[in-house]
This record gives sequence, C-alpha cells and structure tokens, in this order.
Amino acid sequence: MFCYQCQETAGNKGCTKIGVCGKTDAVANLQDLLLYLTKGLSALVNKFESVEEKFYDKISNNLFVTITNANFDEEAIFIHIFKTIELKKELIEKLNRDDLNEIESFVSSDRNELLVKSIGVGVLNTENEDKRSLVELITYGLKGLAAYNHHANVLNYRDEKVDKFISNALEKITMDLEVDELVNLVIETGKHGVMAMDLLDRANTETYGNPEITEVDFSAGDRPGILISGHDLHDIKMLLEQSKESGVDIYTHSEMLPANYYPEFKKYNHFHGNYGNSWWSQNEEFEKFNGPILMTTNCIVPPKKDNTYLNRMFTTSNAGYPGAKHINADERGYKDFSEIIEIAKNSKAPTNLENTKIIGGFAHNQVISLADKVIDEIKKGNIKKFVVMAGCDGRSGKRNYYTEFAKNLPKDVVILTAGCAKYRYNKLGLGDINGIPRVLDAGQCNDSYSLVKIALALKDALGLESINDLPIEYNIAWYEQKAVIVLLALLSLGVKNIHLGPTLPAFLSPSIAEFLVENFNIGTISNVEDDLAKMI
Ligand code: FSO
Ligand code: SF4
Repeated sequence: MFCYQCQETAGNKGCTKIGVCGKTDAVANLQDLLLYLTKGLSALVNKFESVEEKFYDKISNNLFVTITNANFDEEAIFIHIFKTIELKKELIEKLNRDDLNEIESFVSSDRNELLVKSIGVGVLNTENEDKRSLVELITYGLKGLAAYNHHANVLNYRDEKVDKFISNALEKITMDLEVDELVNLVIETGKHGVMAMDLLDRANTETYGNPEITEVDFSAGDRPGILISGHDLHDIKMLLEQSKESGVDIYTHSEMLPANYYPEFKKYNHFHGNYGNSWWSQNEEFEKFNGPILMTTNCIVPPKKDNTYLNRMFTTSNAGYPGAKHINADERGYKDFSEIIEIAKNSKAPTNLENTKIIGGFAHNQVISLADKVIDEIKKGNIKKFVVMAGCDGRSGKRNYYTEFAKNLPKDVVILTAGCAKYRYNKLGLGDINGIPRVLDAGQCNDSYSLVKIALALKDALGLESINDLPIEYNIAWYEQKAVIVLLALLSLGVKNIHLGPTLPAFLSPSIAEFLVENFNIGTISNVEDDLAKMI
C-alpha cells in the first residue's frame, strides 16, 4: 500500500504497511483499484452526451468510499468494485467497442485475483513528483467534492455540471497532462467545489430550513439513546421520524452537531442534543454512550480491543466497518432503522460526560440577518478582526495549537468556524462582543461555504473592492479530503494569505508547495505567539 492523502500520514510521508487511521494494506489497495476502475468508468461515461444518474452516482459514491476514515470494510469495497465493473460492461456494450475482453478479465476475476490486480494501480503510478503532487491534489479535491455532491443528491438536488466535471476530471488525470494544465484543473476543481457546496447548502436549507441560533445541550438524559454521527442530514431526518414514539432519545456526535441548529429537526421533542466531542474521541465516548451508534459518513475510528460497542455500531451509505451492521437504502432511498431503535430500547441511558451548553447556528442566513449589528460593532471598533478557523480536527497533539491560538486572541477578535475543527475551542467560554458570540459556528465542514457568503456580504456592506480587503485572517486546520476541496474552493474565489496547519500536506512536492506559496500566499503555522503577532 501507499497512501498519503490525510494529515496524519505516517511520518508526514506516507503509510506503507498499515494506515495510521487503521486501514489495512488490502483495503488500501482495493480502494486504489476502485479508484482506477472509476476513472475507467468516467472515461466511458464521457463518451456519451448524457447517461443515467446511476452512473454519476456510482462515480461520486466510489470516490466517497475512499475518503479517509469512511470505509474500512474489504467486503464492501469488493461490492463497489463488482458494481463498477458491471456498469463499465454495460457502457462498453452500448458503445459496441472491441475492448470487451479487458473488462471481461475483470468480470471473471474472483476476490483473490482482484487483490492481485489491486497492487500497483495507486498513487506511485505517476512517476514525475510534481505531476503526481498535482494529480493527487485534484484527486483529493474530487473526493471531497463527490462527498458533498452525494449529500445533495440524496436530497434530490443535482447539478449536471458538477457530475460532468467529476467524470471529466477523473479521465483527464489519467492523461499525461503538463504541469500548467494540471494547475488549471486544480483551480477548476475549486470552482466546482464552490458549486457543490452551494448545491448542498440549498439542498439542506430548502429541505430542513435555515440554521438558527440554538443552545445545544451536551449532557445526557435519563432515557436510552441513539447516537448519530457523520454529515448526512437525510439520515438523521429518517432516524428522528422513525424513533419519535419509541421512548428513546437521539443524540448527535462530532460533525452531526450542527443538525441541532435546523428548524426541521428541532421540532422533535426526543432530539436531546449532542454527546461527546470530535471524531477521534469515539473509542472512549461510544463505550460510555451505552446505546446504538449510527455512522452515516466518516470519520470512523477502529474500535480498540477492550471496546465493547462494535455489536451496537451500524454504518450506512458509503461508510463501512467490518463487524458493524450496514443499513442499505431501498430503491426509494428509504432506510429502515427499526433494528437500531429496538436495540436502543433495551440499552442503558448514556453515561453523562459533561453539563456543557454551547451556542451555534451562525450560518449565512442567520449572520446576514445580524449584519447591521455586526457592521455597527466593526465601525465602532469593538470588532477589530475575524479569524476563519474552519476545517477538521485530528488526533495529533500539535492541534493544541488551535486551542491556545483561540484562547490568546485579543477580546475584540471573532472566530468564524465550521467543521470538526471547532471542538478545539468551542467550549472555552470566549464570551461575546455586545451580544455577538466570539465563536460563530456556521455548521459542518461543507458549511465553510456559509463563511464565504458571510465574507462576501460584509465586503459589499463595507463597500470594499475585494474579499481580501476585509479584516479577516484564515487559519485553517486540515485533516482529510473534504478540507482539500474547501481549500481549493477558497483559492478559486481568490482568497489569499491562508495559513494551513498543523502541517502542510505530504502530497505537495517542494516545487508545488512553493508554487502555492508564491501564487496564493499560502503559509503554514509556526507557534501561537509568532502567529498571533503576524496575523492579529
Ligand atoms: Fe471532520 Fe472527519 Fe467534516 Fe472531515 S469528522 S474530518 S473534513 O470527515 O468532514 O470535518
Ligand atoms: Fe495513512 Fe491517512 Fe491514508 Fe489512512 S488515510 S492510510 S492515515 S494517509
């Protein structure tokens, strides 16, 4: 195996024996094979003016399956591979092409033969270091883009331009493009990232209402509960609806926390609040939750040997873990969660972890409705600066930097956040500026788009020429590939001077890293004191 797609890659170079995330050598190779076949499927799709949605869905879902911490289940990846081969065969037959033999060799392969074929089709196939760096930057951006696209698609929101871009870009990266062509494709990926986040924003807000300011309870109640994690709002809606008369409560974990801000979900009395913290605290917190857990997307952490919750952990959609039961949707997209609800009824109530309450729900609609007040505070000099601290969280001790950075910010600075990065500072009690909280949480990582909308509205209201003239600094934490598409989206919008940490991606070669520094002024972080002096 060779994988260096996330921030925790071994030695900041690459995982070669087993993933730091827990991904096995076989799963890593099978994911490479799935990606390889998905590029082939895309090349076939691109031969048609248009194809049925099932082809585009498969392309997005396959990319999503290979995202960090989404799917550790060898068998599930085999099934995705078989399905992809079937779809390729269908298109080859339609095209009457003579390369049926090649696909027939895949069709007739058993699992062992596929495992052999999976070796050597991954990242290191691109020999030139700089081209490989750009190809992987595009690939990881596409993975994040596909994840957001999938969430919009399940709510029946679709943008053909996004679907077509993904399949075109996947084909293009198989061609030996020159560096400048690859750089253009990086920017195009970012532009389509903006489109996908806009699509998902519309899907979520038009289906479930605009997030509103909400106080979220982090304490545990007396009744048994179901814990739901990940990013899929369609899943939490179905779970809330099916469990409403069952006598069990619903709790969110990690990136599902922002579900608490949506009017459509708040109306359920048994929606209790949030339990626990960031994704990497699962082992301890899932153990203490006592009831069933539903993982709708990444980030899954492999349970430890002494953990007992695997038999009450479920996965759905593109998430998977060996030993955790997987719940599929029927042909109408409906998922039957009755087994989870039955287990919950016979479970103990969660062990209380804390009695914290936090305030969130500052997505674009809510903040723009407060724009006059915000601008007033800026003009009076009470708000001097905003720092966008969106992104992802991770296990590395280095990430204490973000807690310390937030703690040491001057009292007239407001943090704009989205994504699981917020868990590093959302309970610090940083107070407010005349009623405006100093940590404004817009939601999930995909809601970073909300932060862009807020920035654009502030730029217009203050009569500024460019988004870069605003009193905003960007100190962004990355972990996996959704953060890559957020970064590329910001770059495509012309945002400069982004600080990216806790380390620069291992997949950036020295000259590509230099290119990003020169053209977009991307920098990394150093230490809290120096960075505060530089940024604030
Ligand atoms: Fe976090 Fe995981 Fe949302 Fe990611 S839970 S790390 S960027 O999957 O997607 O922010
Ligand atoms: Fe390593 Fe990250 Fe890849 Fe997992 S996803 S194998 S930790 S680089």
